[in-house]
Amino acid sequence: MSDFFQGIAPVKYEGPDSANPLAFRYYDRDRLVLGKRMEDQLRFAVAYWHSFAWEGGDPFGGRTFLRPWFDGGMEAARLKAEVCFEMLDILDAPFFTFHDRDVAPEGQSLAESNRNLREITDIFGELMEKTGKKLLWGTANLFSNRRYMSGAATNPDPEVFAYAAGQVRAALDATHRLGGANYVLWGGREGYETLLNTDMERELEQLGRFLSLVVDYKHRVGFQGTIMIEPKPQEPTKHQYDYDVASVYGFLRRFELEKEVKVNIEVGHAVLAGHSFEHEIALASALGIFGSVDANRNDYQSGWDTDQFPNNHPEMTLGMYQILKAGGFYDGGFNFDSKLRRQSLDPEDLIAAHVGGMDVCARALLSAAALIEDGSFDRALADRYAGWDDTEARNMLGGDADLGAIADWVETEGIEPEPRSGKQEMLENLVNRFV
Ligand code: XLS
Ligand code: NI
Ligand code: NI
Repeated sequence: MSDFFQGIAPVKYEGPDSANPLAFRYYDRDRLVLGKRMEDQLRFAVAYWHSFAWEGGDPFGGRTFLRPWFDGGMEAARLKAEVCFEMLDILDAPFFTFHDRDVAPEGQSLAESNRNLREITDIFGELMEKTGKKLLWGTANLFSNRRYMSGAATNPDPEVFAYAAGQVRAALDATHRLGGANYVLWGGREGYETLLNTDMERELEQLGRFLSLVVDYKHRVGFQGTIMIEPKPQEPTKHQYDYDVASVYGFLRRFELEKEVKVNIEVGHAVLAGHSFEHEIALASALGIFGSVDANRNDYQSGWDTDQFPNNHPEMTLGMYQILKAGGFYDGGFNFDSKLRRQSLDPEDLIAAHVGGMDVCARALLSAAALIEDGSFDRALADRYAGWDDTEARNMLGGDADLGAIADWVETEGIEPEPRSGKQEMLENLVNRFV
């Protein structure tokens, strides 16, 4: 045991009336919600990078956190792993997520970096065995090192493409070894700063080829998890190719990968793209590519991916409702790709932040489940689209009616559509009954 958390006790469920800041008021992992344990509905994951690798820097200043594993080599990496698993235990969170470079230092060569990663993977294997914790997903950091400044798969230099392939193979191998439920590719710097130096047609081809290579490799090694892309519209590049769910779907279709790859939707990225979180989930579900969620939100004023812990229950309820309507998670889960504010120095802050985030998601789950059980939304939708059950209507969509026949139908029957209320305020009020 490290002494990092200074004896903070495991967090327990104490019910909605508890005033204990380090207790769950809603997250009661064995409680059944829509027939599934809360733990299985939510599948919470702690993100290694923000909680253990990030140093508290911003564009105006560097490190604010003083963690005993900063600045060290492999020994520090081992301590970091131990502390991560201690936090999973304190939180009773079942999963974690990591980038290759969060967990082990980059070496002088790819071979050395990969050796470091394998060594920590072994340690993870032992810790997972001991604690029963699981890996929600692994990923490769293809954006921090200066070699990736012009992209990884979309780099003008083929050697960078190859280097990225080397990193992804090692990260996917590590994820596979640890029985990861998914493998994520976030676009990092796959995009551009200016079209003046960018051959977009070529870069998109490169990105499609890279993704196909990853999917082929997954099948070759027998990795059973889901490959996911995490859309984001900008930051760090001015324009990211994986802009949003709609763009990613078009891209997947173009490279015939829409049955192979799903999306990991991040709340803050959805907002940066000018959408809502629930929009991105609903669209992904409609297109059959909904995979998983990064639960972190943005500050609405800053226009940045500020990666804050979720703390708005009514907002989260709308996303959760769409997740449940999508059938809930299969391989996916709720990853806290969230970081503390840089003044939140204490180990206790890390725990409190996760407790709050988990509780908001749990409470949103209860509200969304209540909305589903009430059934008013389903009835309102069924009623709104009921006209499409008629024979003529169905014929327009799938039958042999051509445009002329449809037009004639209007004229011969003298059809005059009757506008009906969309009932938006009624439905919004209904949500407020359950949050
Ligand atoms: C960055 C992304 C990143 C991915 C993992 O904005 O959210 O953290 O989740 O590479
Ligand atoms: Ni993000
Ligand atoms: Ni993310």
